[in-house]
Amino acid sequence: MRTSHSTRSGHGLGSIALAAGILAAGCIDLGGPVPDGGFEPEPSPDADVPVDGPVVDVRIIGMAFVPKRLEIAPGTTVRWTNEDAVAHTVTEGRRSSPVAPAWSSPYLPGGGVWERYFGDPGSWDYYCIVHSAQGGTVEVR
Ligand SMILES: [Cu+2]
Repeated sequence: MRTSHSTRSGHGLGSIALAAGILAAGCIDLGGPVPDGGFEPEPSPDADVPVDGPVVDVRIIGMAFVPKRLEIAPGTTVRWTNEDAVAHTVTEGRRSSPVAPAWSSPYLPGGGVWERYFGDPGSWDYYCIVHSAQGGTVEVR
């Protein structure tokens, strides 16, 4: 005598709900116009960058500059690398008081790298024109 097995195929909704959750949580970069009437960043002319000299890295990851605050000696080049999938900028100033920046990177796509040489002591705030909460500081002393 054979026993019949009833098979129940599981077309659960779990996987669909999971996918929707990922989409909702993700940051969608529409690549649209700059918000808040911002400017279009243009690469600023670099200062004379010495061939030799220290280079310090700042990572752009998770919509943040890491480290957020960087202290360097005069004559140091800072190299920002975008490890996110969305574009960011490295733009002098503060988003809360937008004026023409002293310097700015272009839009850096994922994997993009931008460097700036800091020859003189000073304190520079910078931000990303795309993401309101993304800012950092370079202290040259
Ligand atoms: Cu950004």
